[in-house]
Amino acid sequence: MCGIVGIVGNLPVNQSLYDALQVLQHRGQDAAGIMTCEDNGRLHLRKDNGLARDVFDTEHMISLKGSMGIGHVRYPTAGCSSSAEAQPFYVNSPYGIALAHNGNLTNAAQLKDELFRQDRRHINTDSDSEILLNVLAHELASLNDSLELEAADVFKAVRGMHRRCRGGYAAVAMIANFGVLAFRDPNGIRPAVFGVRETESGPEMMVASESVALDTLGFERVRDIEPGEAVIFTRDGQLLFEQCADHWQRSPCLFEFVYFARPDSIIDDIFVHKARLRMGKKLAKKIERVMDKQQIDVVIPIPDTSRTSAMSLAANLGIRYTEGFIKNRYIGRTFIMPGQATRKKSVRQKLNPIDVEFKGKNVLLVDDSVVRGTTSKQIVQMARDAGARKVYFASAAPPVRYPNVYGIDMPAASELVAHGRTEEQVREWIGADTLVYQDLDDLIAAVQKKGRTHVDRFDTSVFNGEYVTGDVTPEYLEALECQRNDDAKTERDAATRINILGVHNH
Ligand code: PIN
Repeated sequence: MCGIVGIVGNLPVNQSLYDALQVLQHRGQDAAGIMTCEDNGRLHLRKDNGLARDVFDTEHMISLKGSMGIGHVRYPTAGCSSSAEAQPFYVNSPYGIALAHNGNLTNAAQLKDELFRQDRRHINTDSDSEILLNVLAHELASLNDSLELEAADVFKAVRGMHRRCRGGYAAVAMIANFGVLAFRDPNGIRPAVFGVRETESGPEMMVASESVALDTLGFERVRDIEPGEAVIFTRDGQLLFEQCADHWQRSPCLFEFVYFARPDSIIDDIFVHKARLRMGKKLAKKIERVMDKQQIDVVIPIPDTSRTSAMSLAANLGIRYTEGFIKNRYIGRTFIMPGQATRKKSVRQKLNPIDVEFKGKNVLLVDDSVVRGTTSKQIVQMARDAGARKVYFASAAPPVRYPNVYGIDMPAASELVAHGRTEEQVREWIGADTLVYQDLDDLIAAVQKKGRTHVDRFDTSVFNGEYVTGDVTPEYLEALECQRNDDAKTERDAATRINILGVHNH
């Protein structure tokens, strides 16, 4: 998972890009990068591993000259977190193109091979974003050899790119002396939204993964980029868009609404906060169906994401809601000293219970999802240690049983607690007295605004194994299992085993 941003302005955009990356930081804390372009076409790049606030110092900011630019924050990817794979990526031909990407190409290995055999392009990293950039560059280069780049050519290149690429991808690209291009894959799996801001020196345009970045920078949200669509902000202030996919169907990732997106964002016209409130309401109904709600004394969220749904769940059940876990906001890195084994931070260092809220009570803990189940297990135990009589557990999402192949770096299938386990077995594993999962239909209904939505389909693959791109084979999933499982990560000899994937996702 990653965050992307692109701005075409009238004044230097370095500060605005930096501010946007900070607002998108929840989408990726592993690496950050900004590339800007001056009016004379000179490009400037700064990228490295770390949080945005650590990657950019004053000198870097001064060097990022220009009134258009793009930025990226990277989510820790399976195994590989090299700074060489921080984004944006750049190719000098044709025209000078930089690209930042959120998602994962499911045919990356094949594309990498094709790029070399047919297009004589060398890919120097294990990142599928470099592949996406090179496909785009090749498509653009093969159109014509005109020195003057036209928007129509760029749209044609995106069309050609959609024909070759499979998977989930939302991306921003900057073409020197031309402008910023943004596009979404034909299923619109990953989000992208654009807006405008009026300034004394004229209008400025911005695209970002989430609308919260537009809000905080004073841009007015215009709309989401349509699946398959490309939007161009030209250097001279034009806003152009075109549908570039032969076939498209809006199928945004359901997990964005469950966990990844900020609650104050609007994705595909759906307000994430409201979707989470509706998740709580649906979950309350399920709880009323499957257990005696009189048994519950208090509803306690597991911070942060689940607060919204837990609050509405409690209100709908008519049961008191209280904060029972305090999260350390300043939890930092784990330093690996020479001679010391890697020490995993325990949940206890991140969350501390307020004992009085647990002592002698039957508590209903609410989380947004149960993925590995390891934190859930420790939290249930923490609630018991704090004196809870009964510990019930509710998940605002259904069991997560299948890997994500569209850019969310979830654990390997075998490491998902619900993979191959019944709900009762998961309950036993995490040690709760009762476990209530949201039903998938209810989750979909909660995210879809009844009657007003234009989203008829979501990517629900992590819950039901149905992948919207239709190209995810058992062999692909098997290779992913090898790449993602913990042993593979520690050994890191997985290079030979990830051939079918070709790359790491972003
Ligand atoms: C954490 C949100 N949320 C908590 C992410 C834990 C699964 N986990 C998914 C629950 S926060 S586990 O709100 O962003 O802090 O099942 O893998 O143990």
